[in-house]
Amino acid sequence: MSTRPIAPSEITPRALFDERREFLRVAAGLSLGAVLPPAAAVEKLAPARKSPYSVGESPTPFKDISGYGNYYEFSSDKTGHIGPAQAMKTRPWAVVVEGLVAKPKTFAIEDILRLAPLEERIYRHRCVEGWSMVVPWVGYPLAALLRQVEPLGSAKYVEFVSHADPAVMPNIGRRLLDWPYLEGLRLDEAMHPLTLLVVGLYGEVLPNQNGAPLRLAIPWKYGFKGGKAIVRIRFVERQSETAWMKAAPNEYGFYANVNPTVDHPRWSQARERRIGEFRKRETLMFNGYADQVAHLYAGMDLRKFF
Ligand SMILES: Nc1nc2c(c(=O)[nH]1)N[C@H]1C(S)=C(S)[C@@H](COP(=O)(O)O)O[C@H]1N2
Ligand SMILES: [Mo]
Repeated sequence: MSTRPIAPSEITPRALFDERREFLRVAAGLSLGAVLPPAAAVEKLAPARKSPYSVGESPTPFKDISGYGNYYEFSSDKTGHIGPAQAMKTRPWAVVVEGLVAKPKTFAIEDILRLAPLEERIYRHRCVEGWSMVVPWVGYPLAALLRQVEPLGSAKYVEFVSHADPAVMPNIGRRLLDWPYLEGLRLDEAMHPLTLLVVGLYGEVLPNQNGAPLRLAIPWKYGFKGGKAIVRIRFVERQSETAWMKAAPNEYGFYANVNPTVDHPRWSQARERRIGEFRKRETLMFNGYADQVAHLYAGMDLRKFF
């Protein structure tokens, strides 16, 4: 066999590949009785119920939420990740939940989707860069998943590891960030009822560019705390050094609570541009969720623990 590089014209487009696979499956079934598994399809989400945790603001249009964002594994451009992200397969998918727990377990995505009733949660979403959106996520509290594995008393923090596949993610292997993308929360933050395990957007399966098949939304924190395409959740004793802390420790802290009074070293955080609006708005303390989360940080110096 020769090892010459494959010309682009020789790469089978996905649709053709699936067609050929279906043909092979049918042919095999008819003649030899052999079984090829059907191409794994992504099923529709169960209906989501409304949530009292939703904000009363109008959601940002779907085309803006799915058409603008950050996904550094694919691109460092706000729209450059969208095309390449479509090549990522989200089935089969499993999430390992391990570390300081009594019952470590690997969950298939199908089980995760059925673990708790789905809710629509309309949340404010504030990127550390100064843009914001209002997003109708679909999911359920992360706590419902975390409780399944029975965290030990020694578990104080939770780490979230994103998928890293150099075959589909052009920036894995480039030293943009330390891969895989790693984020973390203190245990009480991870168990907080606002912390959402997200599987959908606008009632439908999450688009790949927004973190399919599952990502987190922690609405009182800057957007980078919500890792996309999570494959591993680990209970640990100590605060993790997250991907952004490693990249620029003076710019991105572990807590990353939205705070208009603590500026990023290179820009103010006092105001934000809501996607679709012209005039900037004031950024709210804890992104407007202070009543629900301020107690988590009572007595802490939020300049030091930024
Ligand atoms: N794995 C991974 N997760 C990630 C990122 C990323 O680059 N890789 N970007 C973060 C940042 S900076 C933001 S603002 C949000 C953007 O989410 P959205 O594209 O759904 O708006 O995802 C966060 N999660
Ligand atoms: Mo961000």
